[in-house]
Amino acid sequence: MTHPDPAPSRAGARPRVFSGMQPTSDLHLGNYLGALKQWVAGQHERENVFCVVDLHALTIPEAIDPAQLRARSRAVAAMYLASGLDPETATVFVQSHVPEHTEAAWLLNCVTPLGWLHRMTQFKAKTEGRASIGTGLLDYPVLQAADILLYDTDEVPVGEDQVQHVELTRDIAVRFHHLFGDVFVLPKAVVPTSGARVMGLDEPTAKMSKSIADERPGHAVRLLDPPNVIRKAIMSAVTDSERETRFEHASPGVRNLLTIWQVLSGRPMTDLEAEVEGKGYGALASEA
Ligand code: ATP
Ligand code: LTN
Repeated sequence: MTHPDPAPSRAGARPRVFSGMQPTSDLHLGNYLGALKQWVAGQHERENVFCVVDLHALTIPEAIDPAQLRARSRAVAAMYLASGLDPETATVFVQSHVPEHTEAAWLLNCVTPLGWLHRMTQFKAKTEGRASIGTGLLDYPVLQAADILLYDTDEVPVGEDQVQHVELTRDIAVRFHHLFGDVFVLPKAVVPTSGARVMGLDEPTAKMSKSIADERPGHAVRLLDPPNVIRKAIMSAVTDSERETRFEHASPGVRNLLTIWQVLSGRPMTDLEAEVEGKGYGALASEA
């Protein structure tokens, strides 16, 4: 793994991309369709910096085993490469190996109003029902802002759930500029048109997520699952009692399967709808 220069010069005209994933567990289809697939698709037109954000994974300390975190950080970096990132083009590194991330987070902390952090929907979701909440969980988006701003990032390719954090990053940068003068590039989130929010197969009203996948086998398709496990998860995906397979009218579970199929096949939705019309979910699930 190479270490990026945390303050690179912007001699090149290509837009710079920064993004990252937490090594909390094995990556799943949502991580791939929402983020990784875009990273790979744009890599030759952009300058790429991709991080394994192990410090973010510490924000839920109950879920952390230090040895496992180290192993998972390497595994996530390997998944980046296995998904098609070219190490000749993309810089791939582990966040905790570059101390400037935490240093910059401190400076940004000092200009970030607490109220902005309390409004983050991910913070609300991750603290729900939790007896003890670490300060790191509240501060999580400031470390993320540091990740992004350190590299003069133009674009942040992420799934839909991270858009709010990228917008907060811009707000923090603007506030910093207001106080101390312009230093940062203002980044924008880049979200795929389809697959930006893949839902849980067993609960299509909730986002597919690594932490839930650890507890519920039918929740996600993990990128390292063998074909028979993937087939079983897709075939037992929750749909509904209607037989509607037209995307506009379908239930959340059916929409989710259609979306997955559409993004992976690259075919227009109307083609897919026509193919399974009247055949019910069995046909849809086996195609997906
Ligand atoms: P955790 O459950 O540990 O919070 P996660 O599955 O939500 O993990 P992250 O590491 O938080 O995954 O996210 C990595 C990237 O994958 C982010 O860009 C995020 O927006 C994207 N992503 C995560 N889940 C999905 C999903 N279900 N659909 C689309 N994109 C997703
Ligand atoms: N919060 C992100 C992970 C993350 C990130 C980043 C994404 C940390 N730092 C910088 C993009 C840019 C998540 O996916 N949960």
